[in-house]
Parts: sequence; C-alpha cells; structure tokens
Amino acid sequence: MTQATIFALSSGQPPAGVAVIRISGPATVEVIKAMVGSVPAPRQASLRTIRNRNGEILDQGLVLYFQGPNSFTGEDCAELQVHGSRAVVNAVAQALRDFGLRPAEAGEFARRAFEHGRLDLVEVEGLSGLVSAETEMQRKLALQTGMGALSAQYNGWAERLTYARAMIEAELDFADEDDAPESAADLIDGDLAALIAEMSLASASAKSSEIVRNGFKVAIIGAPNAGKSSLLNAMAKREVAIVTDIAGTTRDVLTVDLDLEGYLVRLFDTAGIRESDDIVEREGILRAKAAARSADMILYLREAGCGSDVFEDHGIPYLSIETKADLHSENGLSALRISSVTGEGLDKIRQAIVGVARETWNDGSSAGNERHREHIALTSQFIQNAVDEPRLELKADALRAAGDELGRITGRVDVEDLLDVIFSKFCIGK
Ligand SMILES: Nc1nc2c(ncn2[C@@H]2O[C@H](COP(=O)(O)OP(=O)(O)O)[C@@H](O)[C@H]2O)c(=O)[nH]1
Ligand SMILES: [Mg+2]
Repeated sequence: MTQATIFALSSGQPPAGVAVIRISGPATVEVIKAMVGSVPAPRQASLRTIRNRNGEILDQGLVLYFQGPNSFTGEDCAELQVHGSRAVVNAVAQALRDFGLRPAEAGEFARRAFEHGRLDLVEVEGLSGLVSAETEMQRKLALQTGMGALSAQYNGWAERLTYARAMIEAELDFADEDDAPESAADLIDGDLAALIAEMSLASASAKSSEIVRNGFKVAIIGAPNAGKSSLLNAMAKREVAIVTDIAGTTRDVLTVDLDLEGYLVRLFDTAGIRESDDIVEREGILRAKAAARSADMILYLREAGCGSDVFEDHGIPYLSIETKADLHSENGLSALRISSVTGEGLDKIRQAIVGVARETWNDGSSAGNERHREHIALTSQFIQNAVDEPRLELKADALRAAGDELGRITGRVDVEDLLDVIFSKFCIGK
C-alpha cells in the first residue's frame, strides 16, 4: 500500500501574516503541478498563483519543493506560504482535500521522518521539546537532545557492546584451541565495568534534566500567617492566593509557574503548619508536608522577631526567610529578610532559587529523559549479568540483550509500542 499524501497547517492558528501549509507524500509533485502550474526547482522559493481543481484562483504565495529523500520526512514534500487568514487557509485545505490528500495527524510528519531514517527517536524527542519549549533552558536542553549529540553518546555505547560481543563470540569459535593467548572475556570485562559507570553518571544527570523540562519545584512552608500566600502573590505579580489575617486561610496547595533566568520554577503555596481540629485544614497540612517532601527546594517562612518555626529537615536544599521586614526592625540576625509589601529581599530569593536550580541541573551534562533512564538501567543490569557470567555463551547472550535494550532508546530496536506515545505529543503539522 502506498503512503497517503498528507497536508497540514504547520504555522500557528490564523489569522497571521503568513500561513505555512506543508505537504508530504507520493502525490506531492502531481498536486503541486496542478495547483501552481509546474513544480519549482527543489529548495527554491518561487512566487506562484495557487489554484484549486477547477482552476479558480485561491491566493498568490511562495511555493517550495523538497525532493525526497532530501526532505524533512524523507518523502517528496512541498510548502505553500500563503496569506494567513482563516478563509485562505480553509480554501487551500479544501483544494488539497479535493486532490485526494488527507489532513495529517499530530506528529505524522515527524513519524514519517523517523520511519525513513531521517531522525532517530532521541532526535524526535528533541524536536518535540523544541516545538514546545517555553523557557531558555528548555530550548537549550531540546537542542542538545535534537542535534544528535545525545544520539552519538548512545550509539558509542552500542558500538562498545557490539565489539565486546564480537570478542566473546570469536573466543567461542576458538574455544577448543588450547593456545589462545589471552582470554578476550577478561579483556572486555574492564570496558564493560567502565560502561556501567558511565551509564550511571548519565542516568543521574538525566534525572536532573527533568528539572528543566518539568520545572524546579519550590515549596513555601511555614506557620499560619507567616506570609506564605503573600510571597506567592508577590513573586507571581498577581493575586493568585487569598490573603487574610485569619490563620488557616490556605488549605489547598496552590501553584504558579515562573520563568527565572530561563528556568521554569514551579512555586507551591501551602497551608500553614500547626495543630488543628478542622478536618479540612488538617488535610491541607498533610498536603503541605507532602509538597515539602517532593520539592527540589523549600522556603521556610517565619515572621521576623516572632512566629513559631516549623522547620523540618528533609535533606532538601532550603532557605530560611524572615517575613514582614517592613513591620520589624532589623535585629542583627543573618536570616534573609523580606517584605511582600515593599518587595525587599524578593530578588535575593529569586537569585537563591536560580542558584540551586543551576547547581542541580549542572548545566546539562546530559539531556536524557525518564524514558532513557529506564532503558539505561535495564541495559546496565544486562551488562552486569554479562560481567558476572563465566560461561561464554551466556555472556554473549547477556550482551545481546544489553544491546537490544540500548537500541530501544534511539529506536533502532523494536519500539512499536512506544511510537504512539512519543508522536502523539506533537501538534498537528510537525
Ligand atoms: N506588613 C506586612 N504584612 C504582611 C506581609 N506579608 C503578609 N502580610 C500580612 O500577614 C497576614 C497573613 O498573610 P498570608 O500571606 O495570608 O500568610 P500565610 O497564612 O502564611 O499564607 C495578612 O494579613 C497579610 O496581609 C508583609 O511583608 N508585610
Ligand atoms: Mg496562606
């Protein structure tokens, strides 16, 4: 069965100055010929009149043709850059349907690129990240994933595994010759151990890169009326949380997303921690404690000069903060003093958060993600089995299993079950 030829609006929703409509598949040449007269030279923008099947003029715009396999998807592709109104886009889409093309599904262009070997799965994930990046760090991380550096690391590991297995299999073939100089198995065990160590490092930094993707979680914790909700509002620069002088106002965990120097920071406001008989407030306090435990950083708030301390060491980086500095004169203590009313000290909080986030991410020594981490953990396990296994045949089997598991990261090995999950994260037209 030949592939359907697909099309999609690849630029944002109309109205816009220009709309880019992308076409990919075997009927591209024929359809472009019919709509704009002839097929422009590959990769050269050509200004054309665009018509529907009845020869009616729809618009005038730039037409680009990319001859497969030198295109994004690896198939014949074209782009129509038309005026970005809803009416023009609809008319062109209708014309394409009339020519027998069908609208693309989410991620279908990227999926074809993967299927034609233009991108591996890691690069596809990078692309997906680049399309959805909201902060500067997310953009950098996605570039690192999408430009092949990470794939090269995984492919390098795969080559070392293949080499190790080849050595074992060679030794198997010569097993009956007594004068084999030195056991290949002994030689490769050293490199396999090194590989396990490298994988464990990469895994740890892949975990920290989740902070860039999913946000650096900062929980605001403190006694009732310490000024937690006021701080959240001041940082968000809008009234997200209800602020009153009634202790126990906040019960749910509230969150706002901030972009601090390119880091996505997810700030959590929580219920004040105290003994309470109110079942709703008690639930809120349980949630506050849970938020603290799962945070990447905690801000402990206490009203300057008074206020009870609810500090609890979770082994998570924290900052002790004295609030309402505008109401209390300096008492010589070194704690960070802030006022949500005057804004004093808020910059210091921002700097401290960015400092810890930066340290935690370690500026992206690896850009791997949770999916990679799972495959890396299994791969390491198989390699360890190979190292521990004295019988050569079983050693080779374990190495084959390790190579297959590693291949699932880039998609060289059967990953059919994964594809839908990865590609469905794309928007239509990519
Ligand atoms: N003067 C002053 N009052 C504050 C400040 N921060 C909070 N408050 C007041 O302290 C009370 C409790 O604040 P809130 O943010 O609801 O505390 P929470 O219970 O910790 O969330 C409210 O009446 C706020 O207006 C501050 O920096 N300066
Ligand atoms: Mg509150």
